[in-house]
Order: sequence, then C-alpha cells, then structure tokens
Amino acid sequence: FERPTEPLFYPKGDNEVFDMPEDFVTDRFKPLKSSLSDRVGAGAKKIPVKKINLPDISLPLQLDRKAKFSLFMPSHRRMAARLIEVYMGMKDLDDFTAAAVQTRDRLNPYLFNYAYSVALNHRSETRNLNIPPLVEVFPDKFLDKGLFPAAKVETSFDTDQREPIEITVDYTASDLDQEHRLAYFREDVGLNLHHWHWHLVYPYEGPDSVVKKDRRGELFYYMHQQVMARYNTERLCNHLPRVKRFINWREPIEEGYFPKIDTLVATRSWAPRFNNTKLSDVYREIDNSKFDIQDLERWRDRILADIHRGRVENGDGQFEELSETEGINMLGNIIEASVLSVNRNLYGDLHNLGHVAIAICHDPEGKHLETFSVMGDPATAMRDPVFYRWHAFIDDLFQEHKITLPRYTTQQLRYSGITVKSIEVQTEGKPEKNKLFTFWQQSDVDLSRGLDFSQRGAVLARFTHLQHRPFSYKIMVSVKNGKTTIPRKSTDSSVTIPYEKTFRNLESGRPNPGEQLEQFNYCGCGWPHHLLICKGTSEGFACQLFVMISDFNQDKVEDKSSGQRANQCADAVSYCGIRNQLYPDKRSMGFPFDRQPREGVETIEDFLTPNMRLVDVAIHHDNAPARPRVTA
Ligand code: CUO
Repeated sequence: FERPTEPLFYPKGDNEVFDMPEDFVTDRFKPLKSSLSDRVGAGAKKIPVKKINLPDISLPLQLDRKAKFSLFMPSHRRMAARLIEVYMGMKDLDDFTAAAVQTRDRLNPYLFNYAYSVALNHRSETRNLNIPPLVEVFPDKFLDKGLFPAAKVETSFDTDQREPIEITVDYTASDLDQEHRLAYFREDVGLNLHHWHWHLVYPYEGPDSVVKKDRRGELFYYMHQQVMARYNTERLCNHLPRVKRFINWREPIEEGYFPKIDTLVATRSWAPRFNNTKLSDVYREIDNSKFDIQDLERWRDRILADIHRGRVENGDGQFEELSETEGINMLGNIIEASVLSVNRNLYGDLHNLGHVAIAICHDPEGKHLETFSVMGDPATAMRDPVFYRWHAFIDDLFQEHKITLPRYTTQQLRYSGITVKSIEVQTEGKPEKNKLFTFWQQSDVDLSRGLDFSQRGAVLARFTHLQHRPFSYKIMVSVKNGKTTIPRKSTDSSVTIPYEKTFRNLESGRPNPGEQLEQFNYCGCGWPHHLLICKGTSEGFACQLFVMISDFNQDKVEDKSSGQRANQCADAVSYCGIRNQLYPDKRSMGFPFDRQPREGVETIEDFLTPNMRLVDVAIHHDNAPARPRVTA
C-alpha cells in the first residue's frame, strides 16, 4: 500500500489506532478501511476521531502529491501559510487532530509535514509534544540514496537479525573536488536538522501567532552569521580560504554539487548543478513563479542604498529609522523576506528568491519538468557549497548596516569590579591543558518511520560524523570582595542541543515506539553538540578562546512567563530563542563583536577590558577510522 494510508491509522505506534469516520478515508481505500485498520493495529485501542467540516483547503491541494515542496518558493509558502492557518484555527485538540487526519492523505506529504509540524510547535495544547526527527520521517533528504535498496533487503530479516547499513563519508564526491573536504560538515545530519528546525520555529509566512516572534529578523541575521563564521573556521582547518561571497549573479557559479540523495515520495529527484552553471531569469508556470535576476539586483541596490541612508520606507511611504536597537531586526525581515518586512513591494524577497534562482538554475523555465535542487529546501540547503556563498553575500548586507552603528565604548563593555584573572580548558582524560581533541564517530539512525516496507521494526543506518572529547572551562575571576572560580562544561553550551536529541540512543536496545518520544524529548532546534568545536588539524589548529563576563542587570530581560522555562526547549537559546518568550538577552545579538571596534583598537588584545580575557587553545584532530559510540 502507498504510505498515505498508514499514518491515518497509526497515531502513536503499535498499541493505538485512529478510528476514523468513513468520510476521512480517500475513495480508493474506502473498501479496505476495516482490513487496513486491522492490519496495522489488530487488537489495538481505537482512538475515535471527530467528524468536522474542514475549512477551504483548495489552495494547498493544488500541490501535487508527488511534487516536491519548497519553502522558499512563493506559491508553495502561500499554500503552507494557508494550511498552518487552518490547523492553528481549530478550536481544540480534537478538532486539530481531526483536521490533521482528514487532510493527511490528500495533501503533498512534505507540505503536510511542514505545516502540521509548525502547528504542533505553536498550538498551546501540543507545543511541548515531541516531533520525531525529520531524518526518521524523510530519511531520503539526509542520507545516501544507495542506502534504500539495502534497507529493503534488511527488512527481509526479523528485527533482531538486521544489521546496520553503513554509509561512508565520501559518497558525494572525490578529493579531486577541493570543496569536498568540507562534505563531512555540510552533509552532517544534525547540522541539516538544525537548519530545518530553525526555519520551522521561525516561519516567515503564516498567521501572526507563528510569525510574530521577538527579534525574529535579528535572529535570522545572527544564526546564519554564526553558521558563516563557523564554516569559515572549518575551511581554515581544511586548508581552504574563507568563502567567496556570491555577488555577481551574472557570472557562472564555479562550484558544482551532485547531492546523491533521492526522494522516496516525489517523482522528481534532487537535481545536480554542474560546475560553472549560470543563473537565469525564472519563469516557471508550473510553480507559478516568475522573477528576473534584475529584480534581485534592484532589491539588493535599494536595500543597500537605504542601509546607507539609515532608514527604510514603509508601505505608506513613510520613513522608519534603522535604529541602533531595531534596525537589524527590521533588516532581517526585509532581506529574508518575511511577512513582517516593512515593504515587500519595494525591497522584494531577496534571500528567499536567491535560494530559488540557484535551486532552479538547471531548468529555470521548467522546460524539462525538473524541480528545484537542494538549495530549495531548508532540510537540504546546507549540503551545497553555494549555500555558504549565498549566505556570505546576505551576511555582508547585514554587516553594511552594522558598520554604520556607534562603536561600543569601554564604558559599555566593561563591568566594574570584575577582572578575569585566568582561563583554563581541560579535556576529560587528558593531562594537557588548553588542548581540545576531535575524532570521527559512528552513530545510528532508525529509518523505519520513513520507509514503506511491509515488515515493521527498526532499520538502522550507521554514518560517520565529527565528534570531540568532552571538556570543561575554569574561569578564575576577582571581584570586589575576593576571588571566585566559575566552572563550565562543554555540554553547558547555550548554542547546542545534546547528542541524544540529534541521534536517539539506540545502543540501549530497540526503542519501544510508545516510549521513544517521551524518553528523547525532541526539541530539535539547536546546533548539534557533536559539532560544537571545529575539526582542528592533526598538528593542532591554533585558536583563541575569548571569555567575557557581562553585567546581568544590563543584559536581563523581564519576561512574565519566564517561570515556565523549565518545561521549554531551552538548550540552544542563543540560536533558537525560547518558545513564546522574549529572547533572553537584551544586548544586540553578536555583542560585543557585532560592531566595529572603538577607535585605536588594532588587535583583539587592544579590545579587551578587565572583564574579558583570551587564552590560546589548540584543536587536535585524530584522523583514525570512525569509532562506534561508546555508552556509559
Ligand atoms: Cu536558513 Cu537561506 O536561510 O537558508
């Protein structure tokens, strides 16, 4: 049977099935309703689903079930926005469940998954519910396509006799392509999951309740700026120069990319991009999308001109200042662009349509009935080297604004009475100080949720990723009344989510489907912890660790609902914020490095005030073959 029949009957796993009104079942499967229901859950508890009158979903229904779905494509995101509106508009949980069940097998599965996940994330009754990792639902977006025939073979065996299918790190290119040196980073499952989740938490179109979030535009700038900073460091570790901004859109894109992932649902695969492909004007009736490279250029020029004027023009023809506190947030929404842009007519949709122009450069007019490549989907975009070239350009626009802002004075940077005396970093199990260690590790992902084979049970893919030895920081501080030592563990990071949230802990045995969601509370937005530090080099990559202690009274944000924080997904607040709360730090994101240094500062050492300090740290990489994860 085709996939759509199954989730209808499977609310949680083996022990419960939905008991649906006849009308919910698509015509073809109506005669099979009871036999299907028995087949997936004979003897299981039946959960009744209400019968409701569904609002108009004709717009999202326009996307063919076998098509691909791109959040960056204007027509697709209008469909998603409508669907999110329908789900968010349901008066209670029963109606919401009924609406989801009723629409599930009629809609394009990617579109459904996106809109349903956004609604689950934002409805008060379900916001603390765990959403299964996308890699389990659509493994085809994350893993080598050669894997799926092998997975099919594994399902011929009983679950306890199945073996994990190994995926090599080198499946997309060879070392003849120098960009391939970064494939381990760009194609990392956790990295791509983070990006997908980020865009799920911060949609740019939909009802106010899902789009209007505190400082969302600024966070768009900051999270992607941090990705760029990290990617550049990762390049240096691999003896490659920093990313070249993609600024001349009439020139060929030097870097090709052949994704070698496949789609199990859509009929069109992920198209490759050959070396030196050029962008063209986009005129694709099949996606209802039409724009020229000139449009992108015009929007870029308008945005830059208004950044330099220090103000933007809103839809009523009035000027709004790009102020020190609000400017970056306004620009984030303008450049992305989100529905919160002050003037989409004037400033357009630069970043999103740049993704589309690149994603469709192999068939800009749809002549070959091809659809977008990996750049068209937040779950896959970071695999492609051109993602970083595009975002280097986008980041540069934000930096143009940042250099117009007043520089921080020592008064704003210092914290009187506090001096950082020394910093030490200690890796667990190693005698040396200020040395960090990375290596290759293997982890398993269960693909069975995303595979429609008749035999159920876990099917594991085993892939290789970067990992580091845990370490801790010791920060010695003198204060007005004496000395104190501040210890911090590498796992305390406010940018990462724990390893277990990226890869469920499968070593403990086959997870019980009823337990896994509870056990591995998956709030997926956050940098994957296994990528906390860059790869380093075998001889030790020289870095500086910077520590700053700032004044909490100046940073703190009064949020009435902060008492609920314990229940929130708050591991990676720096990149993802806290759901339904204000961003928990009042300073500009990127402080104190988001602006030009004050006059006279030429080196990082010149920049320091007593509440800051630097220490030299070397990152050593062990290139030995990957080790399986060792559990405690
Ligand atoms: Cu996250 Cu361009 O915004 O991909």
